[in-house]
Amino acid sequence: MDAPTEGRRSWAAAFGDMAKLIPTLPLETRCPTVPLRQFSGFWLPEMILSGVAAVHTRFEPRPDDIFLASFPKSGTTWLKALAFATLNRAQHPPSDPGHPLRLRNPHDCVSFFELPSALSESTGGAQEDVFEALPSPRVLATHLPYSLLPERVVADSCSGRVVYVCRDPKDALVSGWLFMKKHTAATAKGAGGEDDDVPPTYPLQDAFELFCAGRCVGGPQWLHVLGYWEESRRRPDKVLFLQYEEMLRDPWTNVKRLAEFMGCPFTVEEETAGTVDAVVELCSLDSLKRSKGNRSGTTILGIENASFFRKGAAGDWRNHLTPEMAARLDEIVDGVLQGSGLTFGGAANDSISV
Ligand code: PAP
Repeated sequence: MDAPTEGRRSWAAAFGDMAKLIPTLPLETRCPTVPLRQFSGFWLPEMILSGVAAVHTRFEPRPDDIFLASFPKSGTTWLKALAFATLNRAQHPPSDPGHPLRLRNPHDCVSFFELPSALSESTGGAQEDVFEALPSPRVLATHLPYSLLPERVVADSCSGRVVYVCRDPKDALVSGWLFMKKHTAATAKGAGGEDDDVPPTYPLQDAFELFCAGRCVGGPQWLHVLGYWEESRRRPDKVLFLQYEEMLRDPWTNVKRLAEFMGCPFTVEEETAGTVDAVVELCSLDSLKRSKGNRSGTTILGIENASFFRKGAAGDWRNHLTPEMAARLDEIVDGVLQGSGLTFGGAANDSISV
């Protein structure tokens, strides 16, 4: 039995009584807005833990489910848009002016299955699985580490598939820090600011130290990535491992890989007709940023739609981290990933090379 499977079995009892377990778990309160608890080696928002229990006890997987997985701030929103647009292209042609992705945030088109509200208790006290209503194949998302996915989702006998997107941890850290600062400020003022225009209440140095200690949402980032990376090598037919930087460099090829993996490859006719290009364009940062649905309003957890779209670049960490900070984080990550076959490109090319 592999380690994640063994872990899943030994936590089975905990999932049954998460409310009692939560107060006993190690607590981290230095990240703004979300107290974190350490569970099975990862730091997760306290309020997510009941959702984690729910996905293990209540969620009913289907053989054709597709899970989009990521460490936060690694390309989740983009992957959600690409998967949704690709899978639903017959019903919603990407050039359609009324396409759902032009009217709604990608987070409203593809839900995180561990959000506590997703598998909620109905008003009558009965337990409800809101995903039951979705037509197959369903696309769901998760920030959970691989080892915390329910066994029924990842078992060899289950034909569900997982797409993981990873990103240079330095960019994920900077993106998360700016997002957190902006979100905190917006919540306080009732309005967001301009790009990078954030109040100095949460120093980057603090966020950096916490990130390096693995004490951030979903952290340690390198173990999150490693879990999916190893599984993608063990079962490439079940886990597709994508890289944000590679997607930026060549979105076309990566969308085609995604479509093939999801079981809906683009036909030659579609390629010739420009459907792949249309999906790439629809889901581009600029297009989503400018769309009606994202210029105002809020999405999951009351977060402003616009907060999910900033620069969308590889290597923006250079504008925020010192070379010493970058070297320190690289050393931590490289030390853990050594021998795994996965390396982050570091300063040389701002990208991950595998
Ligand atoms: P989440 O985990 O909270 O859902 P996620 O979407 O993973 O966030 O990450 C947000 C980052 O993806 C932002 O990066 P930045 O802060 O470095 O700019 C955001 O700009 C980027 N992003 C969002 N949509 C796209 C897109 N369509 N193409 C490329 N990058 C994108």
